[in-house]
Amino acid sequence: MIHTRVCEILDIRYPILQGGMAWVATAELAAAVSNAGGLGIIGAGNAPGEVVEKEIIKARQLTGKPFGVNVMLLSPFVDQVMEVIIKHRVSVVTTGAGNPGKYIGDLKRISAKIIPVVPSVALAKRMQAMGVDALIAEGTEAGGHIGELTTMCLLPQVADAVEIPVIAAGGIADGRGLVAALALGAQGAQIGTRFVCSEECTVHQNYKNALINAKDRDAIVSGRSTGHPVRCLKNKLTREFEALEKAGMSLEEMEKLGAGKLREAVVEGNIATGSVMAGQITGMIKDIKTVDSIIEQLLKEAQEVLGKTNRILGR
Ligand code: TUI
Repeated sequence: MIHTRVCEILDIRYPILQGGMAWVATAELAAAVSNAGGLGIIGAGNAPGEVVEKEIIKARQLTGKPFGVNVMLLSPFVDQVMEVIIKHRVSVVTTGAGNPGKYIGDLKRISAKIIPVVPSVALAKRMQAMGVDALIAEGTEAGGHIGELTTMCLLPQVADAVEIPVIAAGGIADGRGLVAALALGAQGAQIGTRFVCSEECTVHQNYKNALINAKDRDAIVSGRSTGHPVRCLKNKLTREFEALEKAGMSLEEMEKLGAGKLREAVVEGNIATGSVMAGQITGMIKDIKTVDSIIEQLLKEAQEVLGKTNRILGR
């Protein structure tokens, strides 16, 4: 059985976190992951406080296990979302797309575990000094808003630089990925794209099918020049972005074009003109299964990989 400090800190059975994906990580998905022994996470994304509050209440009805909320720090509603998290005493808060420093004091007062995503060693050290409980080192293989470094390079450097537990993210969808993450110094893995292709995930069927049909090089990056690169499946929208980026479109104009596009893909199933955020590992995902069976198979594979490694080593 794979059991780490992350299991202890978060009071979960397996060191598997579900990515707090905007629009995608609803109460239904989060509760399913928590019920299966991992940590489910509601993605607040750009939603107002009242919407996040409803999801928290729904998740509490669907599971008695701990779950988290991911706060997307670029959202205009961050303060409202934090207020709701504090009101409902959410036990785990992950953050993305920025520095959560100014919220740490308030979150500590409700004894929430704080786990920021860090794309660099410098931010990892700063976050440890501010008293966070663990870190998520997310490589550029991930879907959505991404950093520069790969999981393979970021993770061991972050793990060497801090004492608090590090959770790997970006490019992990099976047992091999989990074992690789542990080998590189992680004490757990955060998984996003694989859980999108689960029965409990509420995204439009077209979105799931797009991920299943995607090949290894289909999850590409748009908007590098804007300073907010985003990884999505190649489609009409990404081609439009590419043309406009080449033409020197401003950040404001790019943001205007991108507004509402994730919802369009996730809710309406418009995968040609919507933003189909997905990680590079999407090429490996070929089926839709229950969250339970995804986790069960992942752990079985991880045990097999560890057994194989031991045989190679003659143990
Ligand atoms: O946040 C994510 N992934 C996301 S957020 C999102 S919603 C969105 N939609 C449209 C445009 C932008 C966002 C979709 N996917 N992952 C975690 C993550 N955090 N990746 C990178 C970072 C990050 C970047 C810079 C974390 C901290 C950071 O700090 C900069 C600083 O202030 O030092």
